Amino acid sequence: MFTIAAIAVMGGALFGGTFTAQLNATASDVKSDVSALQKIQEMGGLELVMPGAFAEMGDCDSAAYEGRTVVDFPLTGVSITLPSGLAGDFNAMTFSEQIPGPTLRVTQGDVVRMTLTVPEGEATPHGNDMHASQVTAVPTFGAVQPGTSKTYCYIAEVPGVYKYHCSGVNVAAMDQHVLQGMYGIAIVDPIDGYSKLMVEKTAVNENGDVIRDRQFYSPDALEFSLQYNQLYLTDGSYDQTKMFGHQHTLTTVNGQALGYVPNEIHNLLNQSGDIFFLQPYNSMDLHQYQSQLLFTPVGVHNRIFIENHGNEPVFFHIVGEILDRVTQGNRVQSHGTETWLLGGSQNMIVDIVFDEPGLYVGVNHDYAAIYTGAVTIWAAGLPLPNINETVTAISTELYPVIDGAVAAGSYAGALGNPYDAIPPYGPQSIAHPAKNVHCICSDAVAQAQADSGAVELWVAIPAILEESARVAAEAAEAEG
Ligand SMILES: [Cu+2]
Repeated sequence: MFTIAAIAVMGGALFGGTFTAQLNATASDVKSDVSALQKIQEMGGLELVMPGAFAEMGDCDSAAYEGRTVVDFPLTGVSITLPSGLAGDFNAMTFSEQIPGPTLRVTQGDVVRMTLTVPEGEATPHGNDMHASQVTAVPTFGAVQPGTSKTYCYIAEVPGVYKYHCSGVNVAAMDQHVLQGMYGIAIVDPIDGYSKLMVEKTAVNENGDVIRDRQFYSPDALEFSLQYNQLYLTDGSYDQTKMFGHQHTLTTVNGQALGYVPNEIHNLLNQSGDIFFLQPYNSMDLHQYQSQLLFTPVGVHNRIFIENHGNEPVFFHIVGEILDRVTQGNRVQSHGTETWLLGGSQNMIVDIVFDEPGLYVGVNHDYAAIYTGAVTIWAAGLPLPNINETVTAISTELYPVIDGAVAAGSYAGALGNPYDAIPPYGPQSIAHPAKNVHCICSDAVAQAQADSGAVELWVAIPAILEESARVAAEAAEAEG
């Protein structure tokens, strides 16, 4: 008996690498006419020399850490070539060969032990500034030279979502390193857990009066994470002049412009016609870079962790919905709001229940951002009848997983939710029925996702469709 995952594993060996060519992206790739910054780079960055006692800060042997859970967070600073979609390949800088870098999840009060390794041969040093920490910036976040590594520790004292980002070469070229991909988030769960969700509703009572009818949901939630940024590129390299002018090339969500929109798979299953609109990530041949939809059942508490890593504001809005709750730093900022503004290096947790089956579009409601990539589509419930019929029709005994998918109230069981939009699980996470391999990342990272059980849709879907056709042909012949 086959499952989608088994087919994915069988087919995994057939596909080789695509976008993994190593490229030594250096500061000299920067296109800029700002001479002062060039001088800072030539100086090797801005480094404050601190008294010796400060060298102990971030030390991992502190007595204050006794009795606490210590969570290791290893990262590697490496430059690789990755696809940008609409603007060709670009010289990416990454934490651990993926954009965004790995997500850290801890509980308030835990000790984070972060180790950044910069491999021998890497063209530039890197650093890591973690906003979840409260330690002296110098020397903690300073440059780590190629061929060396650096560890620091801190207590995650305050719950919330926090950016981490490369600090460049002691601040020099920090803009380039962050805007070419060196960023990620840490989620610090509240020590006493998340609160139940109240959703504002009305009803008509037995007297015919319209009354308030607040609905309450368990704090347990299906979780997503969305990280916003921009790419400023000319010929695949960072263009600092464009950054200074706030003239981005692309707007990215989890490293990708238009990364969560319909694709060829949905068209194949839909059969009666294309539901895809023009975007660069349609084809299954793109493997982990193919765009994917986000799937959620209706009537379920969704918790979305959002960070703005970029250089421009995010006006977060979901077309067709109202944000039921906005939380920052474990303090509720709003109940029921149409749009919430995030400045640079700002975050929030959006709680939302999708009420009706359909397609809902998360956007940065800045039109320049929408048309350059800040579009994220949720399919809530089972709103695509043709896909539903197709999935159900091919649900033979060979593919029991698909029965569960439809019964689960979303398409995530059959197609999975994209791996890079799902944070690591915490104590109040509802598990996704399945994940699919998806990321702006090297083939090695994509393989690690597959090894952890995520479905390689570019292997599984053709195999399912082929088997479905074979079963149908056999049935026709038997009747014949
Ligand atoms: Cu860096």
